[in-house]
Amino acid sequence: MTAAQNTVIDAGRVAEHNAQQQAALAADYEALGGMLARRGVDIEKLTALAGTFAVAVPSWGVGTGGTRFARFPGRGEPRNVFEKMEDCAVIHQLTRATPAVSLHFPWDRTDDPQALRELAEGYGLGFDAVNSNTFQDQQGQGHSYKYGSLTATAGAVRAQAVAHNIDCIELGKALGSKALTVWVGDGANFPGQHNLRGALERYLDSMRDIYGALPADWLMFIEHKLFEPAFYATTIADWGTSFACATELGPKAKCLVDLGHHAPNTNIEMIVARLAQFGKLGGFHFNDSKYGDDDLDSGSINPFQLFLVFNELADAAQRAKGGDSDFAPAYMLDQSHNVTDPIESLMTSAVEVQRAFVQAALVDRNALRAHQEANDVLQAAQTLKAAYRTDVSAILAMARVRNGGAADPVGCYRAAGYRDGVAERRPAKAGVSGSGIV
Ligand code: AFD
Ligand code: MN
Ligand code: MN
Repeated sequence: MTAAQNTVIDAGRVAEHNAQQQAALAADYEALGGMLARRGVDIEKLTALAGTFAVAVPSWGVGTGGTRFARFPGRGEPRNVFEKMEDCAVIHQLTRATPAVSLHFPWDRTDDPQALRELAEGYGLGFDAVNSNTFQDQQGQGHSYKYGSLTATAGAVRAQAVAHNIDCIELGKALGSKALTVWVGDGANFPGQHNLRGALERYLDSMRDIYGALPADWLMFIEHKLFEPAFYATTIADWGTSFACATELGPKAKCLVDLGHHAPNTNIEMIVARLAQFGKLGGFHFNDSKYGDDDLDSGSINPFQLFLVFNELADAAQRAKGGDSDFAPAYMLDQSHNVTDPIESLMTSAVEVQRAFVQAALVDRNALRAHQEANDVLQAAQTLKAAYRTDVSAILAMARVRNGGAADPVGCYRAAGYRDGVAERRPAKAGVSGSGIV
C-alpha cells in the first residue's frame, strides 16, 4: 500500500553491504542448491517459502531486560513506544522476517493510536496480539494486584483487571490488532493460600467478561506458565489448564505456548501436536530456556527442540491443507536481553525461528510416514536428522536479500552504526525504563 517504505537504516548502506557479500553468498547458494537437487529438493521453492516467513517482535524486547537482582540499562534504549517502533523497523528492514509488533499495555499506551498506526504503516509494520498486564500495579490505579488480578478474592480487583483487558482490546482495535494475549501471574505462594478450584472459577468468570468484549474477528490467547511469581501454585500453570479454559470460553479462545514456560525436559513438541489436533493452538512466544522462564534468544540453547516444534507445525499445516480448518498460529518472539544488544538478539532469534521453519519444510514427509508405518525406527529418526543437519543459512540469506533485507543482518547493523546514533539521540532519562520484562 505504501509506495515507498520509510527505512531507518539508509537503503544504500544495505545495498553496499549486500554487494560485499554477494560472491560468497552466490557460491554457498549454488553449492547448497546442488546438494539439495541430489536429494530431489528444489532450492528455489525453499527460498520462496523462507521469504513468506513472519514472526512478530515484542515491543518490550527492544529494551534491556533485568533480573530479580538488577537491571543494567543499555545505550540508546527506546524511551517510548514510538522509539520502540523505530527499533522494530530496523529489525524488519534487515531481516524482512518481522513485519508485526506485539504491544504491551500499559507500557505502550499512547493517547494517539492513530499516529502510532501511521508510523508503523510507514515502516511497513503492523500489530500482532496486544498483551495486557495485571501482574504489576500501575500508577493511579485504585486496587492492588498483590494478591492476584483476574482470580483475586476481592470483586473490585477482578473488575479492575477485567476493565484493563477490555481497554487493551479497544486500543488494539484502534491499531488494527486482531488478538489479545492474557498472561496472569496469579497464584499462591503457600499451600492453603488459595482454594485451588475457587481461584480457577474466579479466573473463568473474569475471562468470560473479557471474552464477551472481543470483536467477532478477534482471538484471545491464553498463556500458561509453570511458576513465577507464584511459587507454589500458579492458576494457569500448564497447557491442560489452558486447554480446559480455552474450551470452556469458546472458539475465539486458544492456547499460547511460550517455550520457556515449562518444566525442564518437557516434551513441548508433543504439547504443540496435541493443541493442533484439537484446534486450540493459538500461537507461540518463541525464546529459549535452560531452567525456566529464562527468555534467552531463540535457538541459543536447544535448537533441535525448536526444529521439532516446527516439524509438528509442518505436519499440522499439511493436514489442514484441503480441510476446512484454517491453521495459522500466531508467531511471536518473547525474550529479555540483559547482556546483548536487543536489536541484535531479536534479529538473530527471528532468523533462528525462520531456520527451524525451513528445516522442517525439508523433512521428507512421505519417507518419514513410510518408515513410521514400517516401524523402521532408525530410518524414521534419521529422516528428521537429515533435515535438521542441513545448513540452510544460504537459503535464509538469499531470501532476505531478494526481499530487500541484509545478507548478514548483524554485520550490516553494526556497520551502519545505528546503536551509536540512538545513544546520542536518546539520552537516558532517570526513572524511565525501556521496559524489559523481569
Ligand atoms: C512475562 C511472562 C510471559 C508474558 C510476558 C508479557 O513470563 O512470558 O508473555 O510477561 O506479558 O514475562
Ligand atoms: Mn511469554
Ligand atoms: Mn515468560
